[in-house]
Amino acid sequence: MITALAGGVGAARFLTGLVKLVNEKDLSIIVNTGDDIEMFGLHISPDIDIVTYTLAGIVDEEKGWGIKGDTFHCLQALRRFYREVWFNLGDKDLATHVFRTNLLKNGLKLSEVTAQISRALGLDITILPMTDEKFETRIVTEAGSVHFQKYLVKRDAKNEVLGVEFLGAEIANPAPGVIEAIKDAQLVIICPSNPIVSIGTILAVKGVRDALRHTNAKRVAISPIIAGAPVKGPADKLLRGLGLEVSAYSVAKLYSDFLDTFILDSADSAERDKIEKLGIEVKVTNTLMKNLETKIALAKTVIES
Ligand code: FO1
Repeated sequence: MITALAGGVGAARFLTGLVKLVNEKDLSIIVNTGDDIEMFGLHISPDIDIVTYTLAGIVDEEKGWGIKGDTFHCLQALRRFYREVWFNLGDKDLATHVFRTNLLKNGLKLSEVTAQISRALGLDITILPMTDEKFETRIVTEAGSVHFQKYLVKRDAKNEVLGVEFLGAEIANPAPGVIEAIKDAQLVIICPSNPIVSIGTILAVKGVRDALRHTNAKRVAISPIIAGAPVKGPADKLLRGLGLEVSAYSVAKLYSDFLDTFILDSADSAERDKIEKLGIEVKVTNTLMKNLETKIALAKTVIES
């Protein structure tokens, strides 16, 4: 059994390659829910949807989120009623959020709803939210603390980051199956996702870090940093905002209490010795996922490490 810890776009791209090599039934994916947000009374789980849509083959590949070919008529109509419309929800995408919100309102847990959605989209993979409970990532800027989506989408990640807050982290329990998926796996993969707001949130859920330290699984992380910069997203701003260096080494250090192997991009090979000194084995390869072949090649390196 393989378990992956995942954020959004970077993770989903890697997982596209992985599913070509492993049986869907043998794969569990624990997904960040710190980015979840309520919009127009609907519960949006962006990272869960990005992973699910990507693996179901319906994601808008150019953007990395949303559904390909989607239209935005409903959102346009909502502008009549709402002064602030800054989060782009497509018409087909909205169907997912309506379904999710309705089931949550009827008392189902986010993990149960997520399983229903992934099954309805034809997947046999176990997709698990990191928690069923409220967990909200907020970014502290000079203008105050804002929800992560507001920082990323509305403000285009322009504000300087002064800190990161995980609201609910102290009380949020792991969703059913999360700890077992880590303990019972042969391989745990930390996807190439933001180490602070995608993987850091999952690690902040009670018992997750401990399970990673004590599992018998091999624990392998793929660097989300290539040539000293994130491939996508604001990881550089977040690392800097927390007083950390923007480098692959910096990411490896954040995982060094549990990690066995770090997959480092060839462009950062100079950092190899420094990472090995953390007691982590390093594999150097091409980690830039340009097409399906490079995604599969990277997944093969991870599986064989
Ligand atoms: N990202 C954007 O940059 N702009 C958007 O308007 C936007 C809408 C959106 C709607 C549904 C969804 O599942 C994801 C969406 N994303 C959007 C992506 C999302 O903000 C982030 O990429 C993730 O939360 C980070 O992994």
